[in-house]
Amino acid sequence: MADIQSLSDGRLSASQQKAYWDDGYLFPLPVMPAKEAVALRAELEALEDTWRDNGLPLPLNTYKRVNAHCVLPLAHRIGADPRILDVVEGILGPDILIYGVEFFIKEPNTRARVSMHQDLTYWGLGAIDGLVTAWLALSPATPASGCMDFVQGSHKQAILPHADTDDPDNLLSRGQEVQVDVPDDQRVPIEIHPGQISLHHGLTIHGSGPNTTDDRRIAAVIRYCTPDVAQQVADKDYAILARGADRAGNFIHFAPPITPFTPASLALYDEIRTAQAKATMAGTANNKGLYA
Ligand SMILES: O=C(O)CCC(=O)C(=O)O
Repeated sequence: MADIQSLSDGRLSASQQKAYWDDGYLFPLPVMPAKEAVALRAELEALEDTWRDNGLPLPLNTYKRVNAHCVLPLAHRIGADPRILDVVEGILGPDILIYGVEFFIKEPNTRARVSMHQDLTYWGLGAIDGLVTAWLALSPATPASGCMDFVQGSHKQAILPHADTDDPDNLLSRGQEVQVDVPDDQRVPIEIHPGQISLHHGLTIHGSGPNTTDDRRIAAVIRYCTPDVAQQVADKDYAILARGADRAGNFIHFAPPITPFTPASLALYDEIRTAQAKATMAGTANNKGLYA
């Protein structure tokens, strides 16, 4: 297990920033007490209980899995947490947008996995440095529970060819898999525990295996970008300003939700989903439906 990275006044040191840019990731970074992350998990699970069979237009899983910050105040609250933003500022600088928040969940003793991929492949944002993912553990993420594996230094490559797969156990929207061989000894297991985050660059090759434990593996995954990032494939794209200012105007800003699943936020969710599908589903023959 990697040593916990200590933060100075909640912020990254110059050597931690260098490690991120050298390796394409950094972990484990403590951003909140474990008991607070456990409480966030309880809040999420209460929402699941309330909304699982509550007549939402799309399956609850879809809303949790992508753009949860549009419909769930909890997701936005986590994305806007100043302790996470203080860390992210060390990578992206003072102006930070929330591009997405996702709850990535693997149920106990299931085969769900994530094929090795680079996040930026189908997001239409180009091969950029200005996007970082903060992956907050709400339950233990270990090799046994299906923690992520990263390939060190892989973010220094371009966007590599990916192929769609139709593996029903693959949690990615189109089952995309990078078309390079990643030997086991190049996979760095990113073990982190509740209250800790890992950071990864949008081009870092990563994936994760099945959860073989009796507990759920739950993460809140936040995609942050700088305002100069721009959508290049879809006609428009959306973000929430989390810190600083947006002087570039490349994204449509929207207000975070105040209560879960209001009619207005559900309509906005559909608008964003439809717009982003032009990039995320470009050229796919996959008929699972976006984010299914
Ligand atoms: O949570 C996982 O296992 C994979 C998450 C992932 O691919 C990501 O955060 O980019």
